[in-house]
Amino acid sequence: MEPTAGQGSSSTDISNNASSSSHAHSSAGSHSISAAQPVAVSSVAPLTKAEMKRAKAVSDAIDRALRADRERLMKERGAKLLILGPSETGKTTVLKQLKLLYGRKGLDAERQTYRRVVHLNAMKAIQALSYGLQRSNIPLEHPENIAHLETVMRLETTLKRYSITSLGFTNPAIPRKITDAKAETDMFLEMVPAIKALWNDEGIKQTFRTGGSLNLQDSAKYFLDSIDRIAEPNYIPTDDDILQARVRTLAVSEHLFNIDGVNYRIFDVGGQKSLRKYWAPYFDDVNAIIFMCALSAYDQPCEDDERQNRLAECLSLFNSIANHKLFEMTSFILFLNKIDIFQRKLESGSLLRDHFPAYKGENDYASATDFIHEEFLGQCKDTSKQVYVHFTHATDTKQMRVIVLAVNAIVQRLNLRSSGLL
Ligand SMILES: Nc1nc2c(ncn2[C@@H]2O[C@H](COP(=O)(O)OP(=O)(O)O)[C@@H](O)[C@H]2O)c(=O)[nH]1
Ligand SMILES: [Mg+2]
Repeated sequence: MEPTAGQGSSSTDISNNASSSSHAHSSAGSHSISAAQPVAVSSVAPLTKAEMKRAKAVSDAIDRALRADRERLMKERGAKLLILGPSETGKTTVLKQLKLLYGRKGLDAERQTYRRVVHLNAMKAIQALSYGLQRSNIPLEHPENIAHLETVMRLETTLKRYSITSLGFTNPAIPRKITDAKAETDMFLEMVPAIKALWNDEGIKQTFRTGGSLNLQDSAKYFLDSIDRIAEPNYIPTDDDILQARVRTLAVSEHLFNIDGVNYRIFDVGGQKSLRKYWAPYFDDVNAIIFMCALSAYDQPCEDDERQNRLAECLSLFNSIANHKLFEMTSFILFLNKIDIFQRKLESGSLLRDHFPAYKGENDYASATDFIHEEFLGQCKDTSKQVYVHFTHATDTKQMRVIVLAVNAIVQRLNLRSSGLL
């Protein structure tokens, strides 16, 4: 079972214990780095000035040796970068952007498989809206659309068998069986007339407008608006379709990139609480972490715990990552993502203070982002810890191009500085 969150302590199950390759600073240790054997400090009498000086020299030497080690590893294997954060914050989207910007084949390798994902996303979206309409007792504008509503409901159990999570093996979008793909396409084509009719029905539109609690994916409108195009027999997903499509990531995956001459090993992880226990084995020798937060989640409950606010849970996860022993020397880059949805929500009158009573400012984008930014920085116990913050729109390739270059510059600069070259 996952620990439930919210009572002061961290809501995550990420162990903060140093693993075998962690470094133990010791004031009385040897000059070599004996990472596996932390040296106990027994304090019989207070240290003299000379002893303290010597101890500091030893500690500094250990630091230098560790940094040189990291530098060598980074050169040999490439900079190791983890993309961490809760579910649906945009981690896999950032990875897709990296593939588009720096991969040899862009997103071509997964284009065909994403056809299924797009169809599944559209079907899930209309189902969530249909349930929302029924739950809220909103009448259909055209009563004859009841037949379409029934089609959508009838296909729900079948759709469950093709749940998007079942696509997520090592490559998040490899289909389990080809026959599944055929069955899904048939089901999708059967559902298309219902999707079209319902999406045009004022009752469903009203459900969409009022539907904060529907657990609708952010891309629901994008795919429902594109239903004619995605139902074409020869439909092939565009890059934007793939960026909008949502597949739940289950396994940790590693990807190699060369960004302006620097080699990177980048790891994408599953963000759900139940999957976080699989992160820890990747925590050694990390050069940089991109931690992702969805700003727009400030008014949403957690997927797996209705009582908890998503943004609050994200802050708590950031707390455990930013203060993790193994990340003392890791560069932190914080992506405050989904700025487009965040801005739209604020402008539509949704109040930040309704969900974060500590917020006393105006409900405008600038003040609200300042507040959340400060909340994140306030999680770092080491107040001198530098966290590089970017306000991102991860589905926007143009913006991500600029941001990725900035991140690359930070990782390079910090690495040079830590190796004493700057
Ligand atoms: N509108 C908008 N949608 C986004 C943004 N970033 C990610 N998304 C969408 O959010 C959903 C979840 O993204 P994903 O990368 O799968 O999240 P992950 O669970 O953290 O890997 C996908 O449908 C993305 O298209 C953003 O900045 N703006
Ligand atoms: Mg993901």
